[in-house]
Amino acid sequence: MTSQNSGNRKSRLPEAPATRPAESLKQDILRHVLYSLGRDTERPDRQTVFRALALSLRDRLVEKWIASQRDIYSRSSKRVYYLSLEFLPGPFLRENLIALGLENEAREALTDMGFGLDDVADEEYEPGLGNGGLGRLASCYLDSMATLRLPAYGYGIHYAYGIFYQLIKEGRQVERADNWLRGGTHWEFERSHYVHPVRFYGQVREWVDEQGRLRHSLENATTVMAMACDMFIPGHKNDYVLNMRLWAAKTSREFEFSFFNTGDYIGAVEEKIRDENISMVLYPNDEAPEGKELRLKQQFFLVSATIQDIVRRFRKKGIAWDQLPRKNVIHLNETHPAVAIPELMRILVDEELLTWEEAWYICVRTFAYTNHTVLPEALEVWPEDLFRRLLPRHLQIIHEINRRFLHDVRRQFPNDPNILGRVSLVHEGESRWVRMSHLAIVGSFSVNGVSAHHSEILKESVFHDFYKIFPERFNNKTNGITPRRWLRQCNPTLAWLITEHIGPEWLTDLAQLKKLEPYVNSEGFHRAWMEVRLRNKHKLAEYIRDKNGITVMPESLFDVHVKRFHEYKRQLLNVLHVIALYNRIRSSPGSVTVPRTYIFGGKAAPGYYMAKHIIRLINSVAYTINTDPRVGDLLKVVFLQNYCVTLAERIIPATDLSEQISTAGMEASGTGNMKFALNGAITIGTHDGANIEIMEHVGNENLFLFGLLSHEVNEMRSQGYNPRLFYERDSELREVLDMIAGGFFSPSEPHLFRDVVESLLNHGDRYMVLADFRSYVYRQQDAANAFMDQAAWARMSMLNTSRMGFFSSDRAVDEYAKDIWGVSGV
Ligand code: NBG
Repeated sequence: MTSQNSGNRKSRLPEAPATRPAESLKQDILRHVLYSLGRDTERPDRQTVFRALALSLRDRLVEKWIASQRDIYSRSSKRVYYLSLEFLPGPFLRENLIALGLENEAREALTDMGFGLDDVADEEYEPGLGNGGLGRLASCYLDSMATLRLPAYGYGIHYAYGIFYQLIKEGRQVERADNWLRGGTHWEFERSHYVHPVRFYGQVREWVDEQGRLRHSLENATTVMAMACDMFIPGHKNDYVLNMRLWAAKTSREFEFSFFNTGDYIGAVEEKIRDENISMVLYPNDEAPEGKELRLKQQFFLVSATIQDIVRRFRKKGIAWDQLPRKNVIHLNETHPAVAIPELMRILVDEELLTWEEAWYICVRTFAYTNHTVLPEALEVWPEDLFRRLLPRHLQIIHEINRRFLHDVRRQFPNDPNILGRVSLVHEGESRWVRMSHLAIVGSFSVNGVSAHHSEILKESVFHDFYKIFPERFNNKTNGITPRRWLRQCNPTLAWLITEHIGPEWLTDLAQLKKLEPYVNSEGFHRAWMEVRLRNKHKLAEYIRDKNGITVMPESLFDVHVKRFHEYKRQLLNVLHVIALYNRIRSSPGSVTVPRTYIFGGKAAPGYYMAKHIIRLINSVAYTINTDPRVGDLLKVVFLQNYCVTLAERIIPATDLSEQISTAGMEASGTGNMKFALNGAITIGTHDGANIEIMEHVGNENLFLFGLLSHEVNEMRSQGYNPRLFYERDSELREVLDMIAGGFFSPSEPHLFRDVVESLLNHGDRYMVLADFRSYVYRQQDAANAFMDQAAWARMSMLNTSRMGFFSSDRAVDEYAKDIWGVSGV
């Protein structure tokens, strides 16, 4: 029935020609300049042209999206719903042009109008709706879901302000609001008539209905409306387009009117502002939830609106509820959307009147959960009181889930009474907390980590009890990155060189890069490879000169550490080594022979004192070194402000050495590590996260691993780690730390960085910086020696790229589709 319907409807769609030549694209751009943007077509400015081009692409995307939706409907395919509080898509223009196969046409059309594609693309301001790896992973996965033609939907929040804009002022991080919407919303459709009510607060009323059933409903709730904003994610040249639906909060009409009716005009406006605050801003905390009420509201806001969407689509099918898991899977990206579990239970039990057992059977077959962190401070918990106030019915449901779960556990482990306290969904101590990861595990059929190493740690330590209870739920899905953005788009000349040699199939089958290996011994290929890399470095050097006023040598070793600032990522270890090199240059000129350019970038959470302080230390060290005439070109240190996807695209193709130096056992996976290696950078890294798998693929001889293994970290800690011993034994390290503590880099405030050194020497050095210092210095020396032999370096670089096929997000998403979701392409 559906297929016939869709067949009829299809004929009413305006026919889109298979390919639109440059001329028709140009006409569309001009039409949008005039009719959508209201500007004179004679002399539009660059921003106007960018927006008109975006709108012209949106036209093409929406046609393909509608066709793709019809395919999904007509096949009645099982759907994947990917719920994430964060998406970090980066700029869309180039990605969409590449996916639609319109890059050359756009270039031609723009040239005709007197513009360059690169300049026009630079007009785009990216939506920073994520903090870092987790949000960017979600966007890579949507790209792959579209390329694999999966019946999938991304769901998130349309924050009015994304991650803050970072300025560096006098060496310090300063945060500015990120008004990404100021240029308009040329990529999305705002569905102002498509809204769902979301209800918070209030009281639970219990009553008995005519059939004698105990019923629950929420009284005196506050209602906020969720409005859908849709953005389109095209697959690579496959005419398939997915939807990323982001919810924006809107006030509910009734509320406004009730205020207006009592004559309280300002009150009405204040209510409106309060309601719409829900989607106002992304919380800028990476791996350490802030625990604010507004954040829990955001989580429920996303969940409630999304589940209503899912249920609405399911109801249209007119099939029984027990078929829900056969037709849908809901994927929880971290625990942030885990309140979806009690929300689905509430709908099934309170509204659809299923029994608890029936509803639970459905829930546990519908949800799947990915864990992205083992840092104890990042495991999400909520005060029970807050939960009760904001989501009273959900808390009751969580208690009931817990009661039944603990009952089963007691039966399974009669001799281990302590296990109950350890696995309970509610932590009971002086204060009571809801543990979101426990809720997510108990309510899902699949729990996965994001690298082989991380997934083992989940089973062996963090969630060991749960692994004993539900061994079949635990699995690994090593992260991946999309080669479309992270090679083809960000490094077009290298991509072109590759395609010239092995054809374009690698774009959708990254394992094809293996075919480059025979060229590794060809001199011509070597030369071309290194020329491309050098050209990329020249471009970055120009950018650094423009932005920071620092001249760096493109021929120097570009040693890059870009990612969020967090103590476990150990930017501090890196800067200690920079200072050690500086000292060597000062004390014995000639001992350092390989000139280096250190490039740092990354944001610190605004309330994370030590991370911000380390940014300041790096900038102070940079200033001292860059202005010391004894150093000359041997060493330069650059901090590039406002690290984001756009900036990553500039930096990664120009990197020689990629710093992935987290304390072993702390980085769940990393995805930056993959982007660098794919572009031919060599990794210096610890035995952590996906570094280990990168090593297995590219070969131990093609990267520089160092430092303690995670079990050694644990052993050292349990035996009583004494960082002072390392300080006392290692004179080079001692000199570095004494300089920092003594104000060498902060002469006007000599005590400024003393606390950094204190955290290492007197407060336990939680991240084992001193324990790993010496092996890091040795490996850095190996890297410098290797760089001196440019031919050998080129070989390593090519082998890195050619062996990175496994780390495609297409591979990762395909594994999710087969092993967890049970879906295939339409
Ligand atoms: C991050 C991890 C990274 C990992 C990304 C994506 C969180 C909570 N976790 O190691 O720290 O690569 O998730 O999986 O942001």
